[in-house]
Amino acid sequence: MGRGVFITFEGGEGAGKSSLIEEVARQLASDGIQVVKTREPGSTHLGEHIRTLLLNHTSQPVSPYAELCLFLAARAQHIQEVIVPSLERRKVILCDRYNDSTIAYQGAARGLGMEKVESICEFICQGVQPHLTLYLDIDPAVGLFRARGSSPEIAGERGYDRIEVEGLEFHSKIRKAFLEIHEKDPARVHLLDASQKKEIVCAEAMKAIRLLLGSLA
Ligand code: T5A
Repeated sequence: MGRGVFITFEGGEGAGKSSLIEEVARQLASDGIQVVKTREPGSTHLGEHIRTLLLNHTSQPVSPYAELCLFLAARAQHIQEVIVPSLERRKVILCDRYNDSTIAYQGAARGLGMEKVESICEFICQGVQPHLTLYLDIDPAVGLFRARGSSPEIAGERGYDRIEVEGLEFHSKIRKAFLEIHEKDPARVHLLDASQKKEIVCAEAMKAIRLLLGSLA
């Protein structure tokens, strides 16, 4: 590998990204591969502050445009502080969410337009794009139940974050958008059926990752 490898994990709420990243990182590390686990929004000082601002359920209403700018501000900092330096140090980066989340959540579900948001993301990222994206596809009702142990309709009473409390219609738009992104670029975006057992999802993810690492070796 000339430089590092950038892998993103995408999906709706409760799809299993965080659990999968932990297991993939463990397996790659046991093969002697140097891994960086990171997430969006977050993973930098600025990004973690933005995460708190964005996901705090009790905060004042946020305009969809302001929300987009904040996710992108976190991303710009993340690219400069974490992703580019890790690529230069030839690490394998496992990143929980990236541009596809912005296109699906802000572009589709918040209604700002998928193409418009995609082009803004391209401007912000200055060519830093994932080699591979693992999209964990799950029925939003199942994902929300897994993540919260309840339906989204009663989530607000339990203090869930500002995006989690949105209803099923909102989360269904997100799934539809992710599927469109996968259909548009199947070479980069690898779909995993996240309704399967964790071990099976992980085995399929590792197969795709090993194929990628082999092709870049
Ligand atoms: N967002 C983010 C935007 O709107 N725009 C953007 O540009 C970006 C970057 C981030 C929020 O911000 C939004 C999207 C999000 O709403 P977050 O807390 O990072 O917030 O939210 P999520 O990434 O959705 O985190 P979750 O924890 O909800 O989901 P995960 O990480 O996909 O799921 P995970 O691994 O925590 O698993 C959830 C539960 O399911 C179980 C796990 O054990 C756990 O209990 N599980 C399974 N159960 C059965 N079978 C399997 N295969 C399972 N896999 C996991």
